[in-house]
Amino acid sequence: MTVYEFAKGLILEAGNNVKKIMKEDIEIETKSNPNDLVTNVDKATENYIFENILKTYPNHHVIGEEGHGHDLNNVTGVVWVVDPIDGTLNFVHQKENFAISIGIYNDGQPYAGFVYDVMNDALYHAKVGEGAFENENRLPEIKSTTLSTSIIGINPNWLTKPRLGELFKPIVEESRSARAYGSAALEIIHVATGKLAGYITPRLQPWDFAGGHIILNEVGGKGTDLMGDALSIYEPSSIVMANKQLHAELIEQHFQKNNEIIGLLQQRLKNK
Ligand code: 2AM
Ligand code: CA
Repeated sequence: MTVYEFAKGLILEAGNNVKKIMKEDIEIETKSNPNDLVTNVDKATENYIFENILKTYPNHHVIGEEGHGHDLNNVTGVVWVVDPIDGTLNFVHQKENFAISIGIYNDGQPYAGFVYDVMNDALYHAKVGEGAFENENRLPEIKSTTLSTSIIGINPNWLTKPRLGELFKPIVEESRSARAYGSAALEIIHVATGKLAGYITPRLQPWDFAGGHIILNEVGGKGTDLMGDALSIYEPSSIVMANKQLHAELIEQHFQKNNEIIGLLQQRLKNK
C-alpha cells in the first residue's frame, strides 16, 4: 500500500470516529482566548491519526495543531501536517462545516493533500502530479477570473481591525461579493472547486492550509503569503489562495501597494 492510499483510509476512519464521538457530549476548553476553542474530539482525533501513522511508519514525522511536532524544523524524510478538526467553532456551534486536513511532504516537497468534509462525506484528495479528486470524481482545472467578477472568501472579523481593514476593505468592495465559511481548509477547497475565486486571510497555521494548498495546486490554483512568497509548513503565514490570474491581480494591485501594513503583519506573525 502506498502512503497515499494509507492516508486516504486513515482520514476516512478518523472522520467516522468523529461522527461517532460527536453524538456523545463534546467537552469544550478554551486555549489562547475565550473564542479559541478545543474539544476532546480535536485531541482524540489528532492522537488517533498520530498513533496510526507512527505504528505503520515509525520514521515519519507528524506536525499537528493539538501539540504534536511543534518543535520540528526543516527535517528530512516524510512530514505529515495534520489538523484534526479545522473549523472547531463550526464543529462546536453547527456540528457541520468542519474538516480534517492532512498535507504530506517528502524532503520538503509536497507529496499529497487531503481535506475531509466529514458531515458531507466528501473527501478531497490529490497526489502531486496526478490531479485532484472529490471522492472518485476528478476536479477540473479552475477558471481565471478578475477581482470584479470574483466571489472571494474572507472572514469579516478582519475588516473590523484598523490596519487590516484598510488593506482588505477595498478588495471586498471591488469584488463581486465576499463570503466566510469558518474553516480555512474548506475555503481553500471552495477555491479548488470554483465555488470561490480566492481566499484571503492574514494569519493561518500550516495545518490549516497544508492539505488544501496541495489540492489547489493540482487544479491550477496558486497559494502564497500576501507578499507573494512561498509558504512554509513550519510557521504561520498570511495567505492568499486563488486562481492564478486573480492571485496575480491581488498581489500586484493590492498587497504590494500596501507593503507597510503587510510588513507589520509579517513581523507580528514572527513574534507570536
Ligand atoms: P481551527 O478551527 O482549526 O482553529 C476560521 O476562520 C479559520 O481560521 C479556521 O480554519 C481556524 O482553524 C483558523 N484559525 C482560527 N484561529 C486562528 C489563529 N489564531 N491562527 C491561525 N488560524 C486560526
Ligand atoms: Ca484545528
